[in-house]
Amino acid sequence: MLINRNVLTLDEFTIQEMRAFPSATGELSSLLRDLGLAAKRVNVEVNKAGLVDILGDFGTTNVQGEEVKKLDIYANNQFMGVLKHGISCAGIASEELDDIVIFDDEVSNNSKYICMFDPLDGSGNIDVGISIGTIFCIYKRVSELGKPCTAADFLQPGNRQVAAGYVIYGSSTMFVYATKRSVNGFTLDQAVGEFSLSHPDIKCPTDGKIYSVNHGNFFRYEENVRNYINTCQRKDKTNGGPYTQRYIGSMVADVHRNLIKGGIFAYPGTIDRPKGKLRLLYECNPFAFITEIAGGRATDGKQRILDIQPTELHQRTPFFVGSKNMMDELDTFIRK
Ligand code: P6P
Repeated sequence: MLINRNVLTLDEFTIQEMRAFPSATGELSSLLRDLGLAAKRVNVEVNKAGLVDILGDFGTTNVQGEEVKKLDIYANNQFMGVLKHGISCAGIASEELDDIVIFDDEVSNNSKYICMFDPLDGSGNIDVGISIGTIFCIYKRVSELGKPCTAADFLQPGNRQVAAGYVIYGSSTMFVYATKRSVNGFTLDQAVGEFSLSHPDIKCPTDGKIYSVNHGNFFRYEENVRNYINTCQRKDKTNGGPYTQRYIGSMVADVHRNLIKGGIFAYPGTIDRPKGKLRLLYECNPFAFITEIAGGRATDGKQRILDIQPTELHQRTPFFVGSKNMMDELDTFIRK
């Protein structure tokens, strides 16, 4: 019997990947499926966001008498809920929560992974219809199995990630995740309600002509960064250009576009905020992992993002990520 294996769903793909490792327990596949379920639920609400006037403003009670939660709180609860009630995660950290959440029940304490996420990054863009996203990463625990997970499980360098990914809620909704083997993208088929493999084995183009930076901060960047940005503006056909400047102000959308088309995204430190704005653990590390597996690079301007030893859960870092050759050229400016 001919079985159509051409269009794999996320669940079928994660199970197929697991079959490639006979020793695999299926916990990672199960965790990724849990994240996919939460993403589908968040997608429904994000798509309704434009109907706030009809459904009731967030923080109020809607016409059905239900409390309307802010979307990022709703998203946080969806991702935390599927992981808490799954079989693969001992605890989580979230951009929305001050501290880690240790699930501390028998099944969770025997689970070998922890997960960190930004449940709805760029949520300020919702009311103007701009793409937003969820960012996540998965680590093996360093704490003792059978006991509750600990803070040490969450302060591992990004090079210890087992998997990382994001969901982009845009013109289409995509679930993209990386393991050390490859990066794969799944587009939500609304008719079936499944994420289907649409972008197998994503590779970040070695070169690109898109640079993404907030020019509003230009005169607050350090001189070497300003010199690089000026060079981007001076590119033409004679020196690998011309470049185009694209900045959506939604990290998932900007980095996703560059991952597919090639380009560089930068959120440098500024005079008033030398560590920049973006969070190391659940924004920069996941995208650094994904981009490196796809053939690109990611630094804080001086070192590889994945080699940074975290000290605090919500610490920030300057962030440069993208096509290898563009990152190499950036190095010639800011590592002087
Ligand atoms: P700015 C959204 O608020 C976010 O955290 C990222 O998604 C985005 O890349 C960045 O901030 C935009 O920040 O300061 O340029 O508006």
